[in-house]
This record gives sequence, C-alpha cells and structure tokens, in this order.
Amino acid sequence: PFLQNVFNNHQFLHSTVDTQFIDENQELFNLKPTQNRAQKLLHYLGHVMVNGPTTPIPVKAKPSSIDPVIPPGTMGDPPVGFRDVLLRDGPEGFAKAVRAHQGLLLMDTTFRDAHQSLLATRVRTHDLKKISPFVSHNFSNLYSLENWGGATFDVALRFLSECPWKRLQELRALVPNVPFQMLLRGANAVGYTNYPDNAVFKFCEVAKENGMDIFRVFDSLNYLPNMLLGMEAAGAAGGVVEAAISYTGDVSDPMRQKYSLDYYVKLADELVKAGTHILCIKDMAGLLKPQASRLLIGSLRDRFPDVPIHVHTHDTAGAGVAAMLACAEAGADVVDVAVDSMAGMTSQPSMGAIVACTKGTDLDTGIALEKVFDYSEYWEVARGLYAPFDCTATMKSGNADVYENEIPGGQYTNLHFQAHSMGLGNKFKLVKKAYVEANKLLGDLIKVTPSSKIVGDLAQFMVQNNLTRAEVEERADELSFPLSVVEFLQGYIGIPHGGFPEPFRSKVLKSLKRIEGRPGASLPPMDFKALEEGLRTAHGDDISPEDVMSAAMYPKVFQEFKEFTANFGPVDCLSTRLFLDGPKIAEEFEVELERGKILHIKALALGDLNKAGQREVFFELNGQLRSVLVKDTV
Ligand code: 3PY
Ligand code: ZN
Repeated sequence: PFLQNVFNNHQFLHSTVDTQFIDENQELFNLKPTQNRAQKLLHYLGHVMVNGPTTPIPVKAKPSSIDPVIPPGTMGDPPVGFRDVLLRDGPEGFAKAVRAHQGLLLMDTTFRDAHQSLLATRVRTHDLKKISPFVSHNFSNLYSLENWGGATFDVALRFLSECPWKRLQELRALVPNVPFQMLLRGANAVGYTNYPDNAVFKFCEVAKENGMDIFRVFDSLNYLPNMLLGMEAAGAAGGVVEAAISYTGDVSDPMRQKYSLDYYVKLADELVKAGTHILCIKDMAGLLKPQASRLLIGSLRDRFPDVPIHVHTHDTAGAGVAAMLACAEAGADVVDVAVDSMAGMTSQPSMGAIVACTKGTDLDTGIALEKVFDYSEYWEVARGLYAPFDCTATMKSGNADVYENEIPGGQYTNLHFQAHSMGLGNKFKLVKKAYVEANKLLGDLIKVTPSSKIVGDLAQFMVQNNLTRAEVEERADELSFPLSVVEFLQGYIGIPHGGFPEPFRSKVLKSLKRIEGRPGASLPPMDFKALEEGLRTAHGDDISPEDVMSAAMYPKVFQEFKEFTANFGPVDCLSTRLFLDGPKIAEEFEVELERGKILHIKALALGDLNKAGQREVFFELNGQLRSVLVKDTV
C-alpha cells in the first residue's frame, strides 16, 4: 500500500502549509528509518541532478559510465597473511618475521597514496570495498595495504561526505589477513598543524581499535621530538611503529651536503634507539636515484642488520622501478608499489613491473603476475569513474625536473592542476621555479605535508606578486606573507634541520611570538569530554568516539559533514557515477542502503523552476511515485 507521509504529501512539498499542519497531520510524520533514509537519498540525487556535483571538480570531464568488474578468485576463506603473524606474535614478532622473510615484500599503496597522487584523493569507499575481497584472497603475502591516513581522512569527510572511520571498519571486515597501514603526520596526526599531545595519542588509540595495524610516522621537518611523540602514540596504542625519515636532496651528490648520508644515518640511529619496529625511508618526491639507493640503504642495512627496512618513493621522474630494485638489492625488506593502472607518474612505481623484474630471482615477491593483471584491470576501469579528478587530463608524463624542484608527488599534481585552472597551464615551469626559490628562502627544507604546503604557499605568493627571491629577502619586513609561512617561522610545526633562516626570520617576525622546542609541549591538552558534549548539543546523541576524533582533527569540516548527512543521509551507498553526477532521466538503478535493503529507483523527470527558485524532481522508488523539491542554485 502507498504509505502517506510528509515526503509525498503534495501540500507539504509545495510549502503551502503552516505550523498547524504538523498538529493536524501527526500521522504523516511517522517515518520508518529506512523510509527516511530513502527520502534523503532521493533528495541528494535530486540535488545533484539540479545543481551538479557536491564536490569541487578540477577537470571538465564526466565519470565514465562503464562499471569495473570484480575479477574472480574470492571463494572461501582468504589465505593466512602477515596480519595473522602480527595478531599472534605482536609488533616485535611481526618485525622479526618480516626481516626473516626470503624475497622482497611489497606494500600496496593503491588504496591511499596512489589516488592521493593521481586522483586528488577522491577514491570512495564504495570502490575500495568492491575489490577488497580480491586483494585479501590474492595478495595475502603483501607486507601491508596502505589504505588510510595522509590526506584521505580530510578528503573523505570534506569532499566525499564519508566517515573515514567507517571506511576503515568496512575494509577491515573485508580484509582480515593483510596488515593495514596508515600515514601519520607525527604530531600533526592527519592534519596540517601540530595538535595537543593527547589528541595524537587518542587518535592512534581509536585508529588501532578500528583496525589499523601499522603506523608510518613522519615529521615534515624530520624534527626528532615530533617524530618521537608520534612513535610513542602509535606504540602506546599497540600499533606497529614504522618511523619514517623523509628523504630530500641527493646523498650520491657530493655537492649537496645539507642532507648528507651522515645526516640520514644519524637520524636513523635515533629512531632505532627509540625502538621503532620498522625503519622507513620516505622518499615523498621520488628523488632517490639508484646510486643513492645503494649508498643509503646499503649503509642502513650494514648498521642495523636486524631492523626491517621499508622504502617509499614516487615515480615522478620515471626512475621509481630502478630505484626500488636498487633498494631491494641493497637490503631493503619492503618497497612500495601501486597496481599498474594506478602507478607511475606522481604515484608509486608499478607493482607488475616489480613483480615481473624480480620473478625467479632471490627477490621474488611470490605474487602471481596474472592476479596483478586482474587487479589492474579493475582499477583501470574504476579510474574512469574519477575522470573529473584525474591528473592525466592535463599532465601527460612524469618529469625529471623533480630532481631540481623536489616537489612531493601529491603536491606536484595539485600544483599542476592549480596552474591549469588559473590559466597558467603554459607557466607551470614558472611555478616550479618559484618553488625552488621559496625553498631556498626558507633555508632548504625537507618538503612534505605540511612543510611542502608552506613552501608552495610562498611560491604562489612570489608568482602572484611577481617577486624574486632577492626582492623577498630585501623586503621581508614589509611584505604580508601567507599565514602558513609566518607560523612556520614562529615555530608552529617544529624546528628545521640547520635552524631557521636568518636574517629572513627576524625580519618577518619582528616582535611576533616564537615557540621554543616542540610545539605540542606548550599546547594545552584537548578536552575531549567538553568536545563530546558540544557535539551532542549540536548534533544530537548519535555521537561516537570516532566522531569525537573527527571533530578533534577537523572541527568545521566535521560540522559540515554532519549537516550534510542530516540533509542527505549517508551517500556512500551510491555508485561513484551516481554520487558525482546523479542519474540520467529515465535511468533505473538499485541502491543497497544497507545489507539486504535494496532500493529500486528510477529518475522520472525534472520540474520547471518555481517562484521560490526550486525544482521538483520526480522519482519512482520501489514502484511508488516520489518527488523532492530542490533549490536551484546554478
Ligand atoms: C601526506 O602527508 O599525505 C603524504 O602523502 C606525504 O607524503
Ligand atoms: Zn607518498
């Protein structure tokens, strides 16, 4: 029977009622939860049909209408993997097993860094979930699957209207055997600035409870006190601690001595002394050439025979495979790769290439190449859904100029997008040159989130104001620098190797406050009780510990996320094309609201603009006519 409620009451929909209507028609407000959710979903679809995507689109391209096919090979229980070792033997036992393993181990970055680097971090849980059982069954011998942290936390909430914690929970349920790995920005957690210590600790605790295993901890200045804080937080949560040294410069170039072999080895000494389970070299820009790899990894291998070494790189210049093979030959236990169709350029080097090149050698990965092909085909098609975010719309190749500008993978893509969207597509070189100059002005920094953003902000400032490095230095006391640059000089993210640039710093700061030592040490602890109470007051009682953590990291973004879901409900059940573009008129489709609850929807028509600037959008929902009124904001 056709259920009468406010959502299909004509009078109500056309706003011809006053508040008395509620008193007189109480029965219309008896909504079942799923009915309510279904109506919200129609509201979302109607909204997208009228106003276009709810997330900013950098490229004028439509999501592909071809859906990826899940390859076969997911029957029965998945084979035992390294996560089983971790659960049985703990982090130390896991580290021992990794070190003792014969052959090269891989971390797959497809679920995190690959799409952060190529697709503006926009890959949705929906598409990750679909391929997860295949990964669990066919890639059970991975060291880990990197699927969380970095920019994914922020982007999920801000641009995909998804809860990042739910992503973690759902993937965990689908992949019980492969360790999950996240990128933790040390004292910056998954944000862009230092948080109070208790927020970092709590963040790791909740992440571990939700299924995270390995915490790759770095600091954007390699500032040891910040790194130690992140390591302690990950360790206290019971996670595997993977301390990561961010790599810049070129240890094989005797002319580049600020970040010398000795610098890295000494830092590694400190991290090993602090008890890291795994030691990582994080080459975020892809600067590690084969010769430098042999020197650096060879030295670390000799010095720490028992510590597993893990290497991360990006393929921006095109030498990623060569570098990772050199690292493996020099004694690295694990290297990072992305599946072929999500690899290359500013992403990680290709999984298929590494698997094929090591096949039959001492470094054999034990991964079946045919499975890599299947996995790659899924992503090749899935990638088409993200055409509006794909860097290949404008970026056609990698570029060895990264050895000069040292721009991290994800940022390289972002800056490229930005230059094109500002009509400076033919001036990207200028932006990159400014980045080099900005870096020199700031004293030659390690550049990775958030220090890379600070260098990028200064570079943009120089391009916009047509300033050379000499001019900026000379006029430092009178220019209005971006806030991020000023705060960096104040010490808000820590102290760079070699100290702050003088006299530049003093000229910019004048009498502004300077933070001594580790910034988090002087921040008051976060009051989680008060935060939770505030959230309950604002959004009702349905607030989880995970929500509290989201609000702790990104208060405004979380609030907007809650407002979004109050209006539209969760939208992660929609396919990516429907999420981005909505249905075409007369299109019929199914949406699984939750397990077993399937909605059959047909988009019927889009009404004319009414006097209030709204349009009525008509659907058929499980055979019944429904409509929603949507404000036309285009
Ligand atoms: C991040 O911090 O998100 C990074 O990927 C740094 O390399
Ligand atoms: Zn990276």
